[in-house]
Amino acid sequence: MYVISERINGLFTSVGKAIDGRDAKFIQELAVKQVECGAQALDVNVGPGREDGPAAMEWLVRTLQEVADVPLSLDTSGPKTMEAGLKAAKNRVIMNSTTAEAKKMERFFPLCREYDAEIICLCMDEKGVPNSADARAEMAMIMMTKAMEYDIMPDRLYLDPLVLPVGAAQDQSKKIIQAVQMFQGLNDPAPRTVVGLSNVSNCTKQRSLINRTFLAMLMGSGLTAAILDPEDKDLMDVLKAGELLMNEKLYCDDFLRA
Ligand code: THG
Repeated sequence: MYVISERINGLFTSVGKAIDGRDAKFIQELAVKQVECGAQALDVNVGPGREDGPAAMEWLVRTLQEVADVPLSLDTSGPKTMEAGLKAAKNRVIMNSTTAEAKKMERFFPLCREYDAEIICLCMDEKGVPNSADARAEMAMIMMTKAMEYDIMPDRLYLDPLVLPVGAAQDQSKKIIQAVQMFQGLNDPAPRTVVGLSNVSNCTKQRSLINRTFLAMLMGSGLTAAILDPEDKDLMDVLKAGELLMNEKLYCDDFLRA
């Protein structure tokens, strides 16, 4: 399982404040902690409702790169903020994300090609979020096909079914599992898949329990990457046990350490 930390996100009050005050020490300590806890990449989100999006993204990328050598997942829907991050990044980045909206793909796939990036394809379009696994697979196929028109091969993509809060749409979690399974049949070799795991427990009690239960189910369905909180020890234990059971790790060193 490829672990992308969700914590470098202006949505968290403390992180939002650190971005406002350009508090490099806070951000860098947080980033180092994520990597220590098992993050293999960092999702970088400047947070909602910000006027200085591009400047904030550029600062975040530069600040993170001083202490962490892992790939960054630039999490923004704004093309200007995305490009500012791409320009500042030294290593290959993951663009998070395009949707199946024509305007979005026409803006983001050329950036992906220009900067030799990877890109997450998020299942939603002008009409909103698809309601079934089939509709998600169809949308994923549209994005995969469009990417190829820009010479971006499927191995540079992550397909994201878009996890919804179980408290708001209880029937969706099972459809997400089915979508992850269907995505793997859309190409050979199977395309990579990713989810924003914590979405599922938004506004529920026992968030950690719901997150790790869903992670186990998704891992059993072949999920390859997840944006999650690596500081959640119980969650990371499930992840390591899952890697053992899915025969992903030889000799299970991580499992024994955990
Ligand atoms: N797919 C992709 N990218 C994504 C998501 C996705 N990026 C954003 C999000 N979903 C994944 N990241 C988070 C980050 C934080 C939370 C959930 C998902 C979260 N935050 C607390 C909350 O909202 O309750 C914040 C609490 C606080 O303020 O401290 O849950 O699906 N491609």
